[in-house]
Amino acid sequence: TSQRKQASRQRFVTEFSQCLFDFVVQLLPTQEELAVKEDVRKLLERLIRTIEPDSRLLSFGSTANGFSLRNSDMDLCCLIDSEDRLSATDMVTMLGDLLERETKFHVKPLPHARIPIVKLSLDPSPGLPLGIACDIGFENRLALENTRLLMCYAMIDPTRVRSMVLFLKVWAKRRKINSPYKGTLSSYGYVLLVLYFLIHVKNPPVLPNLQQIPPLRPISEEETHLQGHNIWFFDDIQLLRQRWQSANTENVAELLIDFFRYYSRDFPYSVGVASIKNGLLTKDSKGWQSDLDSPRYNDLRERNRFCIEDPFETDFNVARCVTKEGLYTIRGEFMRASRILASRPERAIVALAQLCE
Ligand code: 3AT
Ligand code: MG
Repeated sequence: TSQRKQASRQRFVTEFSQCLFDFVVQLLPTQEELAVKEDVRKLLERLIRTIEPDSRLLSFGSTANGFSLRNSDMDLCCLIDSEDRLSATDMVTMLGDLLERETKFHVKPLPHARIPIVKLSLDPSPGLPLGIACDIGFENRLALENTRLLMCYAMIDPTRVRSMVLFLKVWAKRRKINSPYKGTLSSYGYVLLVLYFLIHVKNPPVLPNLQQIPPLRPISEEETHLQGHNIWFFDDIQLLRQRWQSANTENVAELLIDFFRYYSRDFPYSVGVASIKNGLLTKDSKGWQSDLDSPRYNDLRERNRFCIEDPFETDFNVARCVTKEGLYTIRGEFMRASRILASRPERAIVALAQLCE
């Protein structure tokens, strides 16, 4: 019987892996959507240059890192190359006015936010059935770099890494646990959880740790640091793929089943910090304790329920928005997913539908 069980499990994971792959493919943005987005970027760049001629408008986030789903929002970052540039706050105010006058976008400038941005949206139209949502920020160079890091990880093993990340993003959206404003986790946070799992939890690892591979030539402090943060990582993916191959041969389904099991059972939420750069750290070692009892620390404690270290801004907890209730819900969802997959329904497609219900 154990042989029969083994065979049935193998059948399930093979079928489930194929299902996941087919499911994810149909959620990818169409060429048309990508072209429209690029046109929008160019148009906005032209308009911004009427305010700051030396500016460039670059795409970051999912539209630039290979983890984009159909109709995902556009994250844009404006870099200004001149010395005496306007402040982000002034740029947001001026650009907001300009876009309101010159375009059909709905415009919402947020000049006084922690990171000042202009929020834009376009209503659905025949050419753009779901409209477009877009945020424009300024000088957010670290976000451009973390986008590049995520893109490199996606390129190392496109099939497994992208399928897993894209599935998890859809799953988190469908299960409504993807809103930092409501106490759950951002997409960026979920991507870091997947990478942490593939680099540090899986043995043998599915991905190498790009931030710990020694550089091929000596590089200066100047080249590796941005705003006081070490942003160096090994980015010659072509070379890496010639020299390194993962010894892990599990398919996407096996990895996903294990992912859900790990985050529902094994990750030490109360004391641990997931870091793609440094592996599993403790809240203590980062000064992110959650056991400070004084009411003065209440706010601090609330911020560190769930800890995911940013790959470059290592003093920044990407999951700081996750509340007590949010974490409870997220863990409950990991357990639910784990349960569904452990019960191994007769057909893989049924499991998939149940997961994303
Ligand atoms: P969606 O497809 O929009 O759901 P995304 O990959 O674009 O997913 P987000 O919209 O959550 O991810 O974030 C966009 C980028 O903004 C990703 C990252 O470069 C940056 N970013 C987001 N949240 C943080 C954060 N907490 N710390 C640092 N950078 C962040
Ligand atoms: Mg985004």
